[in-house]
Amino acid sequence: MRDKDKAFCLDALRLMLNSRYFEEKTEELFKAGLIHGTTHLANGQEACQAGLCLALDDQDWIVPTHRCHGFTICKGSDPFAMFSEMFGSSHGLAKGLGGSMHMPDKKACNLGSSAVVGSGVPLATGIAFYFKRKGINNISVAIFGDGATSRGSVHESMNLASVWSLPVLFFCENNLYGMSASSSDMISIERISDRAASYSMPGVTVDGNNILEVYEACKKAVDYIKDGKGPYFIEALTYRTKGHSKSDRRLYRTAEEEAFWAEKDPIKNFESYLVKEGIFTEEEIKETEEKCRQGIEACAENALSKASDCLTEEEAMNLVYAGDET
Ligand SMILES: Cc1ncc(C[n+]2csc(CCOP(=O)(O)OP(=O)(O)O)c2C)c(N)n1
Repeated sequence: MRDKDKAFCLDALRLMLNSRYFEEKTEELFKAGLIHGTTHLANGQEACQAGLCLALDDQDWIVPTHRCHGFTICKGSDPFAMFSEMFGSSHGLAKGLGGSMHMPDKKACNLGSSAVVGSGVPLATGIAFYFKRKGINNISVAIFGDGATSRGSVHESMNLASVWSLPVLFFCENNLYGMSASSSDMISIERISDRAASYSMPGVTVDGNNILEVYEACKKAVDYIKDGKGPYFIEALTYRTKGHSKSDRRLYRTAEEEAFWAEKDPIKNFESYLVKEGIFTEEEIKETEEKCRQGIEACAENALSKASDCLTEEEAMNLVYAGDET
């Protein structure tokens, strides 16, 4: 049972903490006017990000959404390069040309995302098609929100993946809202995972705030897909504790609802579990938190100190029209 394995739990905790501290630092930098544009924070959704990525092999690919920071960290990207991307510097994952929503990283097998909701799902399906044609035993993961499930691209991809038995995991992070629209108002069924049956694939709903539950479900799905049995659908129920983007004042939800979900904080609950089970002491938890916070701070400071290292217009244009070897 891996949940009793201390090294695994330490990895899981570190990933979630790095992800949370990255978002907190990003918010601080935006508020200080040091980053421009917009951003979509995923505070509260860390168990989804870490649980999924821990179940993948390095060579499995992910295609995240506009709310991509946590998945990008958990798949192995360097937070320095991520902060640099938001500062627009040439040290960024997209050399500063993309910003918060565009953080592709070939080395980490992360295709990156786009602002177009649901657009990553056909891309992930395409990667799976490539794996199948080449006989490569890796999978791709299409990550998307509850809102995206109302888009045709998601249904078309699920249908094709099923017809062609492609090695793709459809991972739906149901954080209960698409911008200000509650998923219960926009989706005609209670469990989005029930949609999987229409495309002849297994579909499960898990507690997306419980890292161990997300990990176990993803591991099972990954094993199933790698056994050549075709696609799989996971719906992870979670909650974004911040607004949709930085200008959102969250007027569409109640203080009671937010308080209910604050109690279900994935990091605090995992930490309590680790102490209760005797896997970690309180001191070890504090130490881990401190190390992670300092690591993220150092990456942000380093990126800020190099923020003016920008591409020239000519370099940027050459990259825009470069071949795929860049
Ligand atoms: C095709 C398209 N339609 C609408 C939008 C505007 N938009 C941006 S994010 C968003 C909500 C997406 O909700 P969900 O898929 O649940 O992801 P979440 O933001 O909750 O992570 C919408 C409607 C868009 N970017 N692209």
